[in-house]
Amino acid sequence: MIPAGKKLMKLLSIELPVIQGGMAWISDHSLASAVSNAGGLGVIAAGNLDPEELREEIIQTRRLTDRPFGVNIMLLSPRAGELVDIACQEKVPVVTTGAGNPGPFMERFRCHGVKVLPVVASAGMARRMEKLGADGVIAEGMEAGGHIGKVTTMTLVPAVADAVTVPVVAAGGIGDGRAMAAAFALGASGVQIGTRFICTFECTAHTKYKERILNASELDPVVTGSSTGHPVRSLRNGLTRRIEELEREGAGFEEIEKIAVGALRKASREGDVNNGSVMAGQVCGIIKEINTVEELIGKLMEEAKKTIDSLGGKGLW
Ligand code: TUI
Repeated sequence: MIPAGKKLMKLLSIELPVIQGGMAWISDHSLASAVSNAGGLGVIAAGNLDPEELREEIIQTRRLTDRPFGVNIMLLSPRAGELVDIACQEKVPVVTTGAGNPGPFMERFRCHGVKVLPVVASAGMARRMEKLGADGVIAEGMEAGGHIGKVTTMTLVPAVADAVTVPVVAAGGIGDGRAMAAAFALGASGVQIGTRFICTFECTAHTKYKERILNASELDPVVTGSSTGHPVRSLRNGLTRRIEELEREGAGFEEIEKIAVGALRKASREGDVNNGSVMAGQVCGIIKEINTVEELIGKLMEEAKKTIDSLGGKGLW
């Protein structure tokens, strides 16, 4: 039998079963190339970019690594179709999608030889994606930062693993080797890690954003926007309090959107972590230091192996 992790590594031609989450305004060529150079799959987030800016990020990434990398397309973006075209023209090896159904783009990806791993928030969606030709699926639990679904990683990953035959990548709440080992126990072939990669030297997010994550407990990320149908997890601050107040007053999507637009840039690029959106997952409770990407991935793999070995099946009960 092929070991679980090898299925994903073979599919993506990578050395380690680790994918970096595509985080808008955060995952640029610097972080993506570092992750790919360390043996994982680095991912450029297209979420905040114009099509030509995305092309430039792809070119920059290729200057810094000769290994496979990916582009994340956030499907709520009004320019998603144009961004898909750039990813196809540039023949990026892998696309991950989020926050929607990539069905309308699947044929375009297939024609250009782009492998697709959609984020799914239910087993039903995973099944639909497999039928549409997805090469793998990312089962992202609601512990994650940013835009989230309704199901936890602990319950979503096994449900998705039972539903499809393509490799399943676990995401949401994974920040160390223990969680990585747990993801394999749940039936995953690999992990996608977002928040933990923000606390690396190669990540170009503002230092204040990284410091907020380092100082946060697992209780600090809160969910706002549920009333609008677009729940987002970010660290409790002036912005989340203002949104909560608006939601209590019954404000609609447009009104909330007005103060949310630009908020992620404000926090991640300008360092305004009180009025900006500091999107981060619940895993920030265990993040205590900034590392190089290579150091972090080395620690993750070593700890995952140690955890799996120590669970070896003897003497636990
Ligand atoms: O997409 C994400 N995380 C994100 S996107 C983002 S940018 C943003 N900014 C402001 C407001 C909203 C977004 C920040 N973080 N993760 C992937 C993800 N996809 N999580 C959940 C889903 C998802 C949920 C439901 C995917 C598909 C789905 O159903 C789709 C359908 O139409 O059936």
